[in-house]
Amino acid sequence: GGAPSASAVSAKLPAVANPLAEKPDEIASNINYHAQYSTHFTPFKFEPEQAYFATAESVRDRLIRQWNETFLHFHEADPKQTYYLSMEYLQGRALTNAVGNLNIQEAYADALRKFGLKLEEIAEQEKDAALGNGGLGRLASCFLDSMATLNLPAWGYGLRYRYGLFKQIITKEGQEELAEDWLEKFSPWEVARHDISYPVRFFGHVQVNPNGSRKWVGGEVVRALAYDVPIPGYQTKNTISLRLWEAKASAEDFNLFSFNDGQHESASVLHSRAQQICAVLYPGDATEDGKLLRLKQQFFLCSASLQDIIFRFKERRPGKESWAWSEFPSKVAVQLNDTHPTLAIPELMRLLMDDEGLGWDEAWDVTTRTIAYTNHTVLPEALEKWSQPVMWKLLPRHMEIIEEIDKRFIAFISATRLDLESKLPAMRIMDNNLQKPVIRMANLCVVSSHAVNGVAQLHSDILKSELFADYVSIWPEKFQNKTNGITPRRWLRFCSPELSKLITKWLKTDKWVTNLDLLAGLRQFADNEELQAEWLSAKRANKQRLAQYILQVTGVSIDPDSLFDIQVKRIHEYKRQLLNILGVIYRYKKLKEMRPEEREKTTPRTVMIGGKAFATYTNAKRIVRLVNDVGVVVNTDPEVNNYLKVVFVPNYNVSVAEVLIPGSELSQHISTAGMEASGTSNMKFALNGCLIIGTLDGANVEIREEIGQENFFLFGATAEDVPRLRKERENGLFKPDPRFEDAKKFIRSGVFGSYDYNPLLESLEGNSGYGRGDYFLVGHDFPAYMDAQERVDAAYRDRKRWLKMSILSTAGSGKFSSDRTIAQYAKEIWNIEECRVP
Ligand code: 4GP
Repeated sequence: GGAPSASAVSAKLPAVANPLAEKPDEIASNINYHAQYSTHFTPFKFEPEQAYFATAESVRDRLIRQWNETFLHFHEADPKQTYYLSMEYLQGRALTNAVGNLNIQEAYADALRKFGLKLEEIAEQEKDAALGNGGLGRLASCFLDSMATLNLPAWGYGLRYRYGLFKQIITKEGQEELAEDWLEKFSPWEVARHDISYPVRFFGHVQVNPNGSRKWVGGEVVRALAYDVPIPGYQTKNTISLRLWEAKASAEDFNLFSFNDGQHESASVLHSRAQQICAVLYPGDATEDGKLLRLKQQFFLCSASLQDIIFRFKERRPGKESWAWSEFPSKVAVQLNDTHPTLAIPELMRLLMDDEGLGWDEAWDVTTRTIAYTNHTVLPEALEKWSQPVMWKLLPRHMEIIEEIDKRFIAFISATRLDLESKLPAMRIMDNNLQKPVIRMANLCVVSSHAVNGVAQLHSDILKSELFADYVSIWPEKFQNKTNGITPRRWLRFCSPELSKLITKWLKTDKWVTNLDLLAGLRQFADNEELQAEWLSAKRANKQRLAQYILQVTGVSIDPDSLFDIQVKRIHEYKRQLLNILGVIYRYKKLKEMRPEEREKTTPRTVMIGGKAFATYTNAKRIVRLVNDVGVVVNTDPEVNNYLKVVFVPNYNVSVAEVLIPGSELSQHISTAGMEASGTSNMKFALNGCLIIGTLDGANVEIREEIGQENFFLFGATAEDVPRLRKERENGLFKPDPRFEDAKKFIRSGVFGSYDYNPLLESLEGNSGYGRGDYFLVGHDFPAYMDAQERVDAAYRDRKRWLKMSILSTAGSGKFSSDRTIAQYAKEIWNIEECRVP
């Protein structure tokens, strides 16, 4: 007996490819067609993995049609177009998103059922495309979704890393990193454009021509080959592109003669050097070679993308004698996602002057009107500075151009702003200090862009009053705020179908998916018992799914009746996972001291912490280990483990977030005020009816405003307080709360194993120095944090009140749609308009 195997069924269905198929039968034939003719596997195998690839390919056929139409339409309409340059994209999986955006989810689910397969299970086969680190990369991916959905003529450019962000394994020793092989089999979502490639030069020298013009020659030339990934909009034909560049050496670079002569390595040295460029995301930069490789990556992205942009600009006006380069900024907007693609500035100048023959002033005018820059962090270590000697070696012509920009900036200040002359050394692009002469990439961006923006109101204010204050006095109109957003498709509609259905039912429309402000309509029902009951059961289903996932990946069984408390993000001291785990440790200690009847009265909690630590960031890795060590002890302590569980969720990524966030009830966004530029997971959690415990930092400030302060568990120092508190600390004026001391003492007593946590704990002690003397103010905020946690426990015990707060969180999340953010960029920075495919 039993069901027939998927392979047996597949052999019986016709195999016909019709990309327009609507009916489940026809779709099943499409899938079968790909299983048989897009041969990646042995024939007649149709296990879930093969089914995934065949399904994805059949969806891709449909995307390709829309994609081609979109290109043709853009080509003919020739609108102004935005190009988003980013070293990172955290795309995650594409299948569920694609069938959801195309509104063919049901048809595909039905089709797969004919093979005895479930769409959700097939979708699980897909590997995450994790071509990024964290917030900045995921933001870029949310932006692409919104650009497509808003029918904007906009496009992403990035690199096709062979290995994306590492895979995190958790052992007794903490985090281990493995290469994440997202292209191990192949990606059904990318299309190589063998006709689109550009030469990218490195090293060499500048040749001065008799007429005085300059040209960069010699060195090594690598080709950039385009791979396009389709980005479908939600229920629109518009399908845009994420173009990822891959580095390729050419056949001439392969020395056949020496290879045949037995010199196998040296014959292919240029090939392997080219392959290194896109081998990994953020290669280690501790060595000089490592730094050089990172700089190569950045330039590779900038040069290939700009050559492509210029090619398209020319292609769209063939034979037109009348166009001028001054028109370029009315056709092209380039957005730099942080300083990583800053080299786009000198590269555009070079292409315009040395290849197209423009003079400096004209090229500068075109460049500055084209380029805009987004800052994503004020952390000093993240503000890029490139060594001048390395730059002279790798990019000699660009260095000449950067020097000239710097020189002209100095002249401009001297001519117009004598009052700023004393500030000039810090404002300049070149830092010529003798020990370590560098280029300050953020300064280059500010001087050369027509718009500079931060990513939440508080962050933009800090940029204006601190980091870029002196420039603000020169160009006040340049500085803007664009509060981040998230796509409601991936982060609610698709990751929580249960809650989405409910919302649509109560709002009597599903228009909220593209007009998220409509969620405010839920406010009037926040007290409604019927809605509350349905809300509870939807959240409950999501919690159960999450509990199952945790069991599967960690072996820890968690209780869906406990409060699900989550903190997931990159591990960093400023994000203060340490504050969280110290709070947990204190809670554990108290629970141990209680009598059983007292414990009965507490609010049971499951604390989940997840995130990756940069491989060389020692304290971050210690934090991962501590969370894990605490979990091992707490979860196996029979006195306590009905009231507290602690889980380190391994390998946090986009797909894991899609399971965690819908099942969350409380999430922690507890950075030292002034340090988290925005945060975007805070928006995803709030959208999913999860309450926030947090500081007045980044977008928390605006979330709290939108959902109401009574629905937000606020604590801690404000950004304004922080400098004073650090000073006080340096002067020995800090008096730690006894609870804080108890928690640290408890760790030192060895309860959580024999690992030496002293170096980690010492970072919270002493009086001074960056990273010492509790720079991140964990000790200062600890008592306020514990008090806020008590308010959380009390609120959770009142189910009606909690549900109301949860509904109000979702209802107040309308502002945080990336559709709103992108509409603002389009209007206020890019000056582009909708270009909808008819
Ligand atoms: C991040 C910021 O840390 C985060 O607050 C913000 O939400 C996100 O960018 C998107 O704007 N920065 C990075 C980075 O990821 O690498 O600097």
